[in-house]
Amino acid sequence: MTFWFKIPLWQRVVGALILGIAVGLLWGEGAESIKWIGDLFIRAIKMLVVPLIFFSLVSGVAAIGDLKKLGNVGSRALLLFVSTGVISVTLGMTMGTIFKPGENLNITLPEGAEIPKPTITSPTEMILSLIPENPIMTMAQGQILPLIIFALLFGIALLRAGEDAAPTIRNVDAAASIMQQMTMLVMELTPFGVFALMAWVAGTFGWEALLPLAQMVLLNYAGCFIIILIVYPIIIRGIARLPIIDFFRGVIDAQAIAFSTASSNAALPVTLRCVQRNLGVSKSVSSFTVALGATINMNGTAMYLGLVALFGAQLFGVELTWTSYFLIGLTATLGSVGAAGIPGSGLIMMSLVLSSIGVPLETIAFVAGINHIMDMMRTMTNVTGDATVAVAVGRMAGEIDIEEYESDDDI
Ligand code: DAS
Repeated sequence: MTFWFKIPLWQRVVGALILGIAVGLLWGEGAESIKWIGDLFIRAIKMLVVPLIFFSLVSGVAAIGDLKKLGNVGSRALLLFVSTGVISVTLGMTMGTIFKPGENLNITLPEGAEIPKPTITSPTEMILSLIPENPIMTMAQGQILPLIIFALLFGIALLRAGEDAAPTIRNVDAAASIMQQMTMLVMELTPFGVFALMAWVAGTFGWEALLPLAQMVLLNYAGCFIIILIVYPIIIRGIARLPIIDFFRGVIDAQAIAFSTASSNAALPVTLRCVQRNLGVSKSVSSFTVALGATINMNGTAMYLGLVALFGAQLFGVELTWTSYFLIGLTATLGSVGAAGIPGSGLIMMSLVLSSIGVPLETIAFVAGINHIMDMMRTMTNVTGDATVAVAVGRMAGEIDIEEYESDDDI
């Protein structure tokens, strides 16, 4: 039994993916009889969404610290976090619209399968729906958008409450860590869920089901490379007015850890060290921007959530209106804020985006097997973004040692 856990999770998932496809292609339509195992995995993911989003968001907002002290550094960092997040989601939606990865496969769900209805169909309805009449009911019904608004307001109120709220902030941080641990427990189910779901996919749709998966991996990597090689250099050159090559030389260690662990949290100590010692950003600016960034600044994930929303809509033939695109942008940006810096958090946040536009969560089944290989690149993009914002804010605040930044001596 311990042998099983000695194998890295991502290798178990890839093995389950390959085995599931092989079994599905051999078993054919009969593979549908084990789809329930995959549905169990999807239900476990749905189980996490409400508490994970609430506690991660409140903890993320509370991590900003005293709103008054937020000042220049904090507001500039938040502005860059939000703007790079919106750019990333838009990039993901644009790529999904242009390349249509889910187009050449029409999925009809099995009889009686739950087809979520679009939660919102008009802008006014969307604005009204943002304010929960009863937050507990909102959580019970899994209405994610009003839950996010309530969590953001709760976090801001915590900050305004000052010292009185200190015990609550500690408890919220603890709850956010507990939810991350629960996510990691649920992620242990991934090999079984992926095996069953990929067997169903391959058995029901045949080889042609695999082409969209290959397209999704390529588009995920292409989108991340665009963000890393175009968006971030524009900030480093345009806002920080610093040489780009020195930045990438200084941050490569953090990128390597992020790529290999698929976890922003795991890379955090190395990201901090790279930003402080290789790129010369002061401790105060770097610890704030990098730590907060690892929690709420995930541009690779935001791009991916925009892309996979289009993928799922195309896969199941769900019509998207302009309100849908706005909802994808909003929920993908907020989903990337709520995503934890651990492997697979982007997969969990997919249910947030998909349910807001009425796309079946079975979409998760299609990408769960290839999620880790995409997660590695998303996490590297997320971490590179944290370092980019730290350098830009450090430069604007006059808290960066340019000689250190341009020096060749690595750590
Ligand atoms: N693995 C997440 C991170 O640590 C990113 C993701 O799941 O998309 O940043």
